[in-house]
Amino acid sequence: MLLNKKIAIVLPAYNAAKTLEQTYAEIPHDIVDEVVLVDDASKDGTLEVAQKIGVRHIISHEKNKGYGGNQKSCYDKALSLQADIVIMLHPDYQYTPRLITSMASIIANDLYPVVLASRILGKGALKGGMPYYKYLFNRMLTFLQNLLMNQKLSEYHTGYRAFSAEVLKKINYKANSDDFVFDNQMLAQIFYAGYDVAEVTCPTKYFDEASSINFRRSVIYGMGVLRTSLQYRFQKWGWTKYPYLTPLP
Ligand SMILES: Nc1nc2c(ncn2[C@@H]2O[C@H](COP(=O)(O)OP(=O)(O)O)[C@@H](O)[C@H]2O)c(=O)[nH]1
Ligand SMILES: [Mg+2]
Repeated sequence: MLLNKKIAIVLPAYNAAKTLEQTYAEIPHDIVDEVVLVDDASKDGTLEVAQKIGVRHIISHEKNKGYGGNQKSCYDKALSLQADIVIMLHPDYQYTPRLITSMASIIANDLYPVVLASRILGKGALKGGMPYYKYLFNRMLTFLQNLLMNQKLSEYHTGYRAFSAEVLKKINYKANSDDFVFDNQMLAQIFYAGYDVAEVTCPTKYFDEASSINFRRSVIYGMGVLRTSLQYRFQKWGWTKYPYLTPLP
């Protein structure tokens, strides 16, 4: 709890057996009330590690649904646990769990309903070993997205995000893709619903276990990101209507 708000950490896991324990150990359990891990049919014993270290809520997908499909299960579960603040943390130990308290406090103090941990604010990304082509893609996509969505984020592609329960209930995340573009659709939905987004600087680590998305997957993701931003712009202009972008009543 922080200021009487219940805090849930959700870990969308896929082949995270080697890094899960360390990630879990560094979660600030003094303020975190619930930890949810969704295993997306990993092949490396992620589920066994989760059971061994005692993660309280474990959900196991029978078949691999993808990164977006995994997050849908994460947020459904966190909301069913009546969490007030939900923070997604990758169990690949790419992002430091020690930023959780800071991110949660921005929401708990009612300053912003969404907080992103940015690898681009400051100089964390390249120093942390982000491959140069990913950095370049990130910067170019971010530039275009800021123009199309009339925002000023330093990046839209971080996997470390905190949401108030109100936001998660307002956006139709269940209508999103089950693939990586899910993350981007969520931000488009958040901006479309009129919420403001805060960013905090986050150090990043790139190592083999922390990064499996290859060049081809990155290109597919990039196209999806552009499509999402264009859909946002067209719907803002009233040209088209994409049901997923429209906030829930
Ligand atoms: N649920 C699910 N998650 C995946 C899949 N492939 C990758 N991930 C997760 O997606 C996240 C981002 O992938 P990652 O390889 O770390 O990408 P990068 O860090 O951006 O290079 C990580 O938490 C992975 O565990 C998948 O098929 N299903
Ligand atoms: Mg990673």
